[in-house]
Amino acid sequence: MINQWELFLAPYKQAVDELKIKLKGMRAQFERQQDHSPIEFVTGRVKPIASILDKAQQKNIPLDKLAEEMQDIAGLRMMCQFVDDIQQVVELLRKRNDFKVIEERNYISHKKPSGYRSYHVVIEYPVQTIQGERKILAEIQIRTLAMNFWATIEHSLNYKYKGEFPEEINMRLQRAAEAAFRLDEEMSQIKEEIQEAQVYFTKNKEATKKM
Ligand code: 0O2
Repeated sequence: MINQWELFLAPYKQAVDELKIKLKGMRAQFERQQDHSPIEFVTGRVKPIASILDKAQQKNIPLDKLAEEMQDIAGLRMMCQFVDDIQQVVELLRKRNDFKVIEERNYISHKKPSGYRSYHVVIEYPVQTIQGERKILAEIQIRTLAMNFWATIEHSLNYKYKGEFPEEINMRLQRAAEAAFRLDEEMSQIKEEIQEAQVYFTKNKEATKKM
């Protein structure tokens, strides 16, 4: 017998698979045009059942309201090299007509008390099923490599300490968040230099391949 969760999560899985292809396709287009790609890499996942249940409990979301009230069951992440790239990616997402942006949360200009920085875009994505179209919510998190590094480490520590960090770890995480912020600032200052070097490197690689 097919499990109820499997049935419920099927359109989310389909959405994540399709969106991964579409968002990776944006990067491929930039590469083909030999432009600097604002997208470094893309990942996606369907939220594990245990995390759905935890979050539903924390936020008092009834299980029959998950589809309307939990926005990140389908989750995508787009990593950028530079902070400026994030706005460019958000604008590209707003212009697309294969989904509708319904909410944006800017945790870059308004970082979370934890030190978390990222730009969240919630979309309504139409999934084609054999029963017809189903619109589902998905969350796209757009962040720099430095923001992603910090968030990934903090997320694993959070898992271990359930949000109750020892003072020492808390202080180090705050300092690491500041260091990640400064790293982004430093890289933005030499963005043009880096991009020129990358174009030069890519062209040389192409030339070597043809030899
Ligand atoms: P997972 O394991 O990533 O799926 P809230 O959860 O109350 O902060 P809300 O309304 O669910 O907020 O949406 P929001 O603010 O867009 O955040 C949801 C997701 O953003 C989280 O999902 C994380 O992926 C990420 N996130 C938000 N705050 C933090 C943070 O302080 N640290 C890290 N590392 N990630 C964060 P989940 O459900 O937590 O988990």
